[in-house]
Amino acid sequence: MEKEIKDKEKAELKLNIREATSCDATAMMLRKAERDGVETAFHRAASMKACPIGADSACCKHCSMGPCRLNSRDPYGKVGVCGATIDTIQARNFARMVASGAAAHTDHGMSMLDLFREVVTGHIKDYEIKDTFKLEEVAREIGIEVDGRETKDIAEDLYKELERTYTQVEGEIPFAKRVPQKTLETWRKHGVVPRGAMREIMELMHRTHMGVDQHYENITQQCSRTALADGWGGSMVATEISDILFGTPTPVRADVNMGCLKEDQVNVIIHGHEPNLFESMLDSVNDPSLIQAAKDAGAEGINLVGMCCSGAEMISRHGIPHAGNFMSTEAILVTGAVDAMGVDVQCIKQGLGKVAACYGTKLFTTNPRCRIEGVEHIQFHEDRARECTDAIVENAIVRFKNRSMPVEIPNIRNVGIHGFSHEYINYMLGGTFRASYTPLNDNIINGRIRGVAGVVGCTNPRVRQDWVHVELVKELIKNDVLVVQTGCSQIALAKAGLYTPEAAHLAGPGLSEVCETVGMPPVLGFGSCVDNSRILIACAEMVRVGGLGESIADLPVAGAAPEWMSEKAISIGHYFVASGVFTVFGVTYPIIEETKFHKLLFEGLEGMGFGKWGFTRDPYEMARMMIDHIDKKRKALGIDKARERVLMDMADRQKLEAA
Ligand code: XCC
Repeated sequence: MEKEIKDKEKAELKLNIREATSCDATAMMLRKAERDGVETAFHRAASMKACPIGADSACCKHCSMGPCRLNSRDPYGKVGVCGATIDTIQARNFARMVASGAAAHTDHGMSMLDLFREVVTGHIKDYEIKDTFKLEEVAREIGIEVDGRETKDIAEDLYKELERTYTQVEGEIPFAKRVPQKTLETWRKHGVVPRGAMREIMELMHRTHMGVDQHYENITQQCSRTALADGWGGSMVATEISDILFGTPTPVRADVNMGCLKEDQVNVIIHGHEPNLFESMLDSVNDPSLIQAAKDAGAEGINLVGMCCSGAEMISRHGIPHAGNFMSTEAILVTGAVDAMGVDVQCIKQGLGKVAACYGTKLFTTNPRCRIEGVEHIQFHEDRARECTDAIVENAIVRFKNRSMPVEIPNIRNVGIHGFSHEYINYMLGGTFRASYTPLNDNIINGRIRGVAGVVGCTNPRVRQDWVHVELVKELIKNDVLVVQTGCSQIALAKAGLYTPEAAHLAGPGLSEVCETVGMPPVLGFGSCVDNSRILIACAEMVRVGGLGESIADLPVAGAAPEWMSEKAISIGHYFVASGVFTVFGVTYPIIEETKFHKLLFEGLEGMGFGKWGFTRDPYEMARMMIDHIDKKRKALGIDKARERVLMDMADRQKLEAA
């Protein structure tokens, strides 16, 4: 009897692959994984219900008088042992997600800045400053004298200035200078201008300790300050320094999907978030002696492929093919084609170790921050970067030679144009002679482009992989909303074929006209999660150019992370909200509706001059919410008429044709 129940449970919990993913390649590999008896995060999610108390954030485990469990159906029915109310508990839990997410991005940014310092001082010779133009631009923007000075001197000053992003204890972070004046005034009024990322994260952790901040509004204030230290601080430094060191992206044709793997080549994957490891790997795979070694082992060559966010950066900068997003990482190993995979930090599932072992893939951790039990570690040192990446390639070659299992690669590759940046929008729409955001603003004002939406973030096994991203974006572009993207969402849409200029036919009449004129896709990929900072800068530029209000909160823009899963996503969501953007999340929202804290995030913040949060699982509803918001902003700006006129003209024409 017991066995029967267990079998029944098993059958109920069996993964429905078609429901789990809309990515054909991933579905094929999940089927293969099942045949091979290999378990993935999809299977684990299907067999493990999310904890309902945690999902509602109705549990407090910040001290050992608890953990205290409140009732999400009667949130004000009781309080924790210390007396903490549901609002305090939820605000604390939310704040700790922001602190952790912001810490991840800012620590990544600090690593980039450490590397920059060592390059500038000449201690590290494996890297160099590739984009001196950008170096000067960024330096100038934050008040560093540039004209007539040596690159090294400017770079030294830039380092010192940007270090303040992290270490400063009083004052405003350097990139506060990029924030539109009225937005900055709102921040100052509410005391949320970040001083330095370390201080903000430390203070937020302190305030959320037992017995400290017990007012959800006050906790939210420090949440905003910390999240802004991420978006306009740590993440922005990561993006800008990476561009200076490795080059600012410009449009490049590149392939995504598992078909990028090649059966007759040594396949090497880099997965994680920091471009320094990947850049060094790019040198390694192009080393003639390693290529020869691969050929000696019987391979046609060495094939370097990206994954997740470092992959999204490398597709943007160099057109390196991308195998898939977060929920495909295990499935990609199931191909049996991956000879070695090097990982650095963030979004590296511990489960990869087991899957790699099943298929004989050599998996290596490389960063001292991220070790995985049972996985071999080859430390990456930036002053001798090639040691680590050459060793990974050598291991890959050995594995290729000894491949013992059949290789099965889904024959799916999607070509598209990647590598947009906020700088490139200048040239794209304005041309070299009148490079500026004016044409973008003009097209928004005249209604051809209704507004701009940032659709970003993870994939999550609790919803059908990629499906919410794809349906949402299709709906937005159909309604003339230009979409900008980063991270795993960008890869989802690239797999769906929306990164080609031809995809313009899926856009509404106004947006498709702009796309056709310029030859651009209706969806623009900006890179990795830290590159969401490019979207912030683009917003600031739209305000600066004029005609669309005085603050970011005035712009006809909206954001979404429809399949989010990480704490980083919460930090990103909150810095967009604090910057003035209406931001909608899907999957689940870790706060009980109808509580005071929920009302503050979903309504109250907007009244204070910030943006606000929104939530829905349904992509069409999400699009409607975002478009309604964009239309509300257009109306407030008095540009809704321009749009109406376009529509009336069409209707008139139809009437004439019918007559
Ligand atoms: Fe991770 Fe950055 Fe999320 Fe993808 S989107 S799952 S955080 S890799 Ni940035």
